[in-house]
Amino acid sequence: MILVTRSSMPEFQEYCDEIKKLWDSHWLTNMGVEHQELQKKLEEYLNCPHVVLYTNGHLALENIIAAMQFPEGSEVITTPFTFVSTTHAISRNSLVPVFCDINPDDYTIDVDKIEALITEKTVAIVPVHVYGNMCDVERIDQIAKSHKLKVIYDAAHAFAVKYKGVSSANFGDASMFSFHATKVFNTIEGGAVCFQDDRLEDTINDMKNFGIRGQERVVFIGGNAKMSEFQAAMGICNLRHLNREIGKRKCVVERYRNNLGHVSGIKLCKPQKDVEPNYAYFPVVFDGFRASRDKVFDALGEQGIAARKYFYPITNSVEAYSELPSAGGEKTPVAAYLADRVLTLPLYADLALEDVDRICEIILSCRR
Ligand code: T4K
Repeated sequence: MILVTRSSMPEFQEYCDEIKKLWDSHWLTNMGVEHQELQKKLEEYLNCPHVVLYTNGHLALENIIAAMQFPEGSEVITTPFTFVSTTHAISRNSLVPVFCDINPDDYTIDVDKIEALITEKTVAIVPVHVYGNMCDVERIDQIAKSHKLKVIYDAAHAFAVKYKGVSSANFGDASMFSFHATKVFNTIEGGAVCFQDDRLEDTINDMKNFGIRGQERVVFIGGNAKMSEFQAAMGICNLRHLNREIGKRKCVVERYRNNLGHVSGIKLCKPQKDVEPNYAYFPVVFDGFRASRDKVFDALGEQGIAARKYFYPITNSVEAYSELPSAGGEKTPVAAYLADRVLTLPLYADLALEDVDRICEIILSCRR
């Protein structure tokens, strides 16, 4: 089987060496030495003053939205072409997701359609750097400033991506990364919230650790979303090899581009101007190809290749949101169109180029 991705991992011995000190100290969680070290290293790597580590990306997003203290029932503009986590994080804060369509070039929020969705109830925009493609951060910033809205990026896919030399951690009021096993950089499960504003730091730390400020002091009704020492240790190891891993992913992507870039009916995302990519996903859109996306998906599956339909269904057409006034894929036609046609092909650092060729041959053979 070739799966859509495969977790990056350090050598077994490297991880053992890293966790040896945890065995010796019996200190397994609650912001121990590994947690502190990873946080510091990520603040340096991302050139961001505040990186708060989480046990997963979803809780990081849910908490940073909560930290903004928006009134219940407020509206948040977001896109449906994402993993359900984005929409759930808004809804679970008793806020109302309002779905904006995406642009057909890089599948991020269509900035020309945001303002028409703003009402007196709108408090924020939650755009998604989907597949690691950067949103139009400059236009979003202008719109948010002129309407006094907060911007919280779902940057789950965009770790290590830079725009005009600036890390994706540093746009909007905050950004959330996922460090899930399937991501370019993983801490097994994990995530982080990144922001510039010093005033957010206490709140976001309180939210992930019960509002505890000392053994006899609890100042806030927080939950528990702490990253453990073992997760942080995996992150420290993986960070050492990240640039090499991204370099290998680049080779895989280039091979796919060479094989599929000029095929009629197959549309690939163009490299974005001023963006240093992380090669997180390789989405392919079958539009006018002689076989449908689903036929290609099945043909790959029959040969043991598990591509994925990220992101189908779009979140405004899943059952859980059927009661929402803004639900319905027809209201976001570009997202709906793409969701029916997109396939993300296997991509990970150690994917052999011969396997890439084989995957492409199977795709091309579907035309017959
Ligand atoms: N926002 C966005 C835009 C997101 O995409 C995500 C997560 C989030 C927010 C929330 O972040 P987290 O709370 O997850 O940190 C996967 C991931 O579980 C999820 O993290 C990710 N997005 C989503 C796009 O994909 P599934 O259900 O597709 O995962 P699964 O288990 O089918 O795994 C996919 C493939 O990855 C497997 O076929 C093989 C490989 N794999 C998987 C696991 C679990 C590994 O190589 N190692 C592993 O440990 O959701």
